[in-house]
Amino acid sequence: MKPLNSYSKIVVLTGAGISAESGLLTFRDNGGLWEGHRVEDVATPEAFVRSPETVQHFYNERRRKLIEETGPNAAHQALAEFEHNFDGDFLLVTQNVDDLHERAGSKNLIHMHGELRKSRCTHCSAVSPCDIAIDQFSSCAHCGATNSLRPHIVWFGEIPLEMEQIESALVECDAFVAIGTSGNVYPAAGFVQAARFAEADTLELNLDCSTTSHLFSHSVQGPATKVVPALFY
Ligand code: BJW
Repeated sequence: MKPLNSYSKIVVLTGAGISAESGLLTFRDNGGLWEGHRVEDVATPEAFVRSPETVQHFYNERRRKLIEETGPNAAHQALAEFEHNFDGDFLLVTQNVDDLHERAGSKNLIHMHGELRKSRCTHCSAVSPCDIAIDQFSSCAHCGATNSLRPHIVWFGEIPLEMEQIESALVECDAFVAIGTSGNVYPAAGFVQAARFAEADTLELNLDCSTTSHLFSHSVQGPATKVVPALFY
């Protein structure tokens, strides 16, 4: 693969693996359990209807930990610095709901699965900044409704955000790089095929092989804090 700064339109997809060395758990590396929960038990609209307290508590705790205990690592920083110095088009699409890419300085960034530090009103759909715990007494800053706020997160069965912009970038890119994602969750797992269709070079950076490793033209294995700065400079 050519040096990344010799391409003109790069799309990077990140997953939980890029934030692992910042101390955030990945989803599928712990015997399928994620902070003691099955993903399906907390990340579906059905789970929220069945047990809103469990789901709110789960996201409240993750939000608190993100704000109080976590910061960007060398991989987040390398991507931000690369984007800053890059002459071509650079789009960073993250499946992560943490804000470590923006804290590192990334600019052209899409959170396709939502953002932990935002809430969404189920009454008026307003999305608002949220750095505190949400419960049934919380009220929407926009319409004033109470017991209407949910985490601004894309759960299974819901439509990921900004798909049109992502698809447009994928059909035009000449390099696609996936970092720290297991390739289990669609539509993100299909981005490599869209990039190949556009005849882009495709590169996977991961600690281990993923479900979609065989679809990439190049792959490098190792921890994100080592392999990302080595390739994005
Ligand atoms: C390291 C490392 C280190 C570790 N360094 N690497 C049947 C077939 C196909 C699809 C479907 C199907 N049935 C249902 C679907 C669709 C469904 C889906 O994909 N289900 C699968 C389970 C099969 N998808 C959806 O429902 C999505 N919506 C949708 O499809 O709408 C239709 C539509 C699409 C497009 C246009 C129009 C309509 C929504 C998916 C929502 C996902 N939500 C979650 C939770 C919310 C976020 C949160 O609470 O945080 O998002 S699930 C969870 O998985 C989370 C993640 O973003 C996502 C991906 O996980 P990720 O990032 O890959 O993490 P892991 O843990 O799986 O992998 C970590 C990797 O890092 C590993 O590979 C490690 O090796 C590596 N690693 N340390 C480098 N230091």
